[in-house]
Amino acid sequence: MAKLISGKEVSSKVKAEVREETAELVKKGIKPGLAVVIVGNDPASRVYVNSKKKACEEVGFSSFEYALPEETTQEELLELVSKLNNDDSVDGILCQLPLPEQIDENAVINAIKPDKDVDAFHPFNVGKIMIGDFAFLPCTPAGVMELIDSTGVDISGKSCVVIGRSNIVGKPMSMLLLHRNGTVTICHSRTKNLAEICRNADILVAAVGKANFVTADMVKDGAIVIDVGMNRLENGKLCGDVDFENVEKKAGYITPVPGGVGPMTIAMLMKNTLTAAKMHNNLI
Ligand code: L34
Repeated sequence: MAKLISGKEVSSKVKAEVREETAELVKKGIKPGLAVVIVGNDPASRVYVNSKKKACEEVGFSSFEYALPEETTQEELLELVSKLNNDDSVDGILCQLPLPEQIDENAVINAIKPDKDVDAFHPFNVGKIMIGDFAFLPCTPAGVMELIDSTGVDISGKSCVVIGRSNIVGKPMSMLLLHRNGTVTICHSRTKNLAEICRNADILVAAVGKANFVTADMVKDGAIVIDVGMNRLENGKLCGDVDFENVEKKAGYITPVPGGVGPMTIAMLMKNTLTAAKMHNNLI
């Protein structure tokens, strides 16, 4: 039976560290600020944005929410981003994805000043991640690394398989594992013999977006299985990419959904916002 990796516990530790450092900054008259922009009425995005605001309160940041209507134009959104870029009380800017279809996500990401890009989605920060200079951590992949590290297992030399190649998760995830000397394989929808490749993984990260995609026959005995999936079933239940009930019997460690990677994404966002505030005050 696998040991459960608790994202709740690990994220609380990360947030406690951020809270301590923030208290020191506040003594110097510096209060980190995060602006969160949400466009439209996606219920999942609403939940995530609310959690981000709550986390800001927990760690002692200012948070500014901008909730724009579904029909917002790209020009209007870019205007807001420009205003936030020039606002000194804002250290971090986050535009919650997905954006409505009339808005080009890349145009918005490119408009955020790289030193306020706490998602690390801007090409400048993506490039830095590629060369191993981690000013801003890609939130979800960095959260996964914390979860893996919480097991005490050394990544170096291990066979790591990432399923999914998105710019937000799969690609940066692979890079972080590679920087820690994992032997990384990236699988995707065109991969042949996917099950066989996964069965070889000491560390398996699933970021597919399909409920129960990873079944027990795809998992090596004792493997670390990290579930990045966030699928809403018809009955409203939240479910990851991993067939938890059966994989749990075979894996060495496994993350639950909810309570696994999700809370870590938010904790790492807090860490990045703190970094941004320190950068803006010449403390790093
Ligand atoms: N710009 N867009 C931007 N940055 C991000 O980092 C995100 N992401 C993803 C979607 N769009 C984004 C998030 O914030 C996914 N994501 C995210 C964040 C938190 C949680 C899930 C996804 C989370 O807290 N999940 C809870 C369950 C929440 C529920 O009940 O629906 C969990 O325990 O997993």
